[in-house]
Amino acid sequence: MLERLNSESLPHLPEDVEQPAYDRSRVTPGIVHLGIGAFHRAHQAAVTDLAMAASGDLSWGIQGVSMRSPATRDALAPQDGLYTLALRDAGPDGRPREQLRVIGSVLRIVVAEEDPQAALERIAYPQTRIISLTVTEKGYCHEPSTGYLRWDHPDIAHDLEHPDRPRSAIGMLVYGLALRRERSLPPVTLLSCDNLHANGDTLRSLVLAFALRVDVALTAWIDKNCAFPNSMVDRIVPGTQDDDRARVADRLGFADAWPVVGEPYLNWVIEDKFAAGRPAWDIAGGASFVRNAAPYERLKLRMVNGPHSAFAYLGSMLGLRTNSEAAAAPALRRYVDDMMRLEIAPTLRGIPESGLEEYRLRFLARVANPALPHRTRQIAMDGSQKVPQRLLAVIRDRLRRGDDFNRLALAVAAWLHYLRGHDELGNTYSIQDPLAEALAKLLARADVAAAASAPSQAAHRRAMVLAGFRPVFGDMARKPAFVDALAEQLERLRTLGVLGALEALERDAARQSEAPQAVPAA
Ligand code: CS2
Repeated sequence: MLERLNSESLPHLPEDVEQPAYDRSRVTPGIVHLGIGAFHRAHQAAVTDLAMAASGDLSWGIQGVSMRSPATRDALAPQDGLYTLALRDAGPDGRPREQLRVIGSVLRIVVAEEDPQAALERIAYPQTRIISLTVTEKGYCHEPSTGYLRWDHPDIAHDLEHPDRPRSAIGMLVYGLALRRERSLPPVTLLSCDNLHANGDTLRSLVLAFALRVDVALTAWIDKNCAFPNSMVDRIVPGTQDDDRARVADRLGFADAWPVVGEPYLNWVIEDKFAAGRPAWDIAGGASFVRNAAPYERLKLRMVNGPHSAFAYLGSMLGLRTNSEAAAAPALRRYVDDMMRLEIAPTLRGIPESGLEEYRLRFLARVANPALPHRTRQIAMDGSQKVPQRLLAVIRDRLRRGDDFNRLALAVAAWLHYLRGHDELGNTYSIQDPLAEALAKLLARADVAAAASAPSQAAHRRAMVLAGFRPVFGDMARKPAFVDALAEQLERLRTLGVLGALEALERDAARQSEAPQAVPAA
């Protein structure tokens, strides 16, 4: 049995394992982080660790809040908050290589569901200057197509009634800020690090909407005392598996109950509008501060997350377990590449073509990383919360300009097709999505509508019903070009399967390029 990693193990770690280059006993808490999962620990916490070492400013220790699960707290408490970050890729010989670093920026973790008061107190702690979040898209309890707070969300309804034990991140923030106001504490920054469109602005409007129901004066206080910078975050961080734990323990010589595994690539662009200072996140590489994060966020959601989801849905249906397997399937890779080049990149105006080309090639190489198995079904989760900003926003842009979007339509159709719960090999899986129940009913309604239609109308009728699901599609059912494209791609998936649908797209493209070009009138 190996001893557990903790503060006392640091002097005994192998030399090739990096470790906190500062005196951890002098670190004081400055950040409260809601949603202390693998992504935060591989991204913001790792950059904070480097920033504290490089700047010598040790006032930015992180107090983690896990909204529900005690698992991360249970793993890290006996380790004094320490854990290993394993960055993996393939070396020039194609063999996996891994760089290990023990991270020291996380001080302690509380579990909100067990002890909501402790979480509220962390937010209302005088030294807390930044409250950051990675609670995933669904953690904002908003309607994906509009960005509005869902008052019918069970956690939001609960939190309006129970100010002393909020369950949602939004409720937690508002009641925590109310305590700060009561105690006349200084301003604070709320920093969303989730893959949402305009994540800071979105968070701000959700917090203000909830606060308005609680107390008008609190709303005004928040407006005056809180900053909500937008940020773009990027690093591929699959869920940790048991073989990761075993491998890391083997190299450390100590047992780490929950290491995190990610790719070497990291990008973080943050608007430099903080209410009460910030760590030097940019000092040792990792983050950059800008005035406006919108172009970076749009680039990332469209050229990383959209294609990522496309690989995941189509790959899952082919029975492929990981995104790197999906990226290694030639037809699938060609399709995603074409979608990025021909349909997505042209919507990203203002970025030079060569920059987009480099970004695309790097993304394709990142997904292909054979040393980092990222399960297609993990990425496929919560599609109702992801598809709008990853794929539909791009389609809307193309619709506005009258441009075609068949490849994007196939990716959306792939999500809907995935929701049937079985792949082409006959494997079944459950749908993990906060709207799973409503989506199951929607699919059933679409089937009934299609069965009741004349055969020539069935595909269109089905697409019409599906596109009518407003929480995801908003008003897109009213756009005939969208419904037609969705109907066609869905029908191809149903009748030809994934590879058949991809072939059909390639045939369409070949036909188009052979068609005589219209000669402009003189
Ligand atoms: C992925 C993202 O799970 C998902 O939905 O698309 O987590 C993705 O790996 C990251 O955003 C990359 O930065």
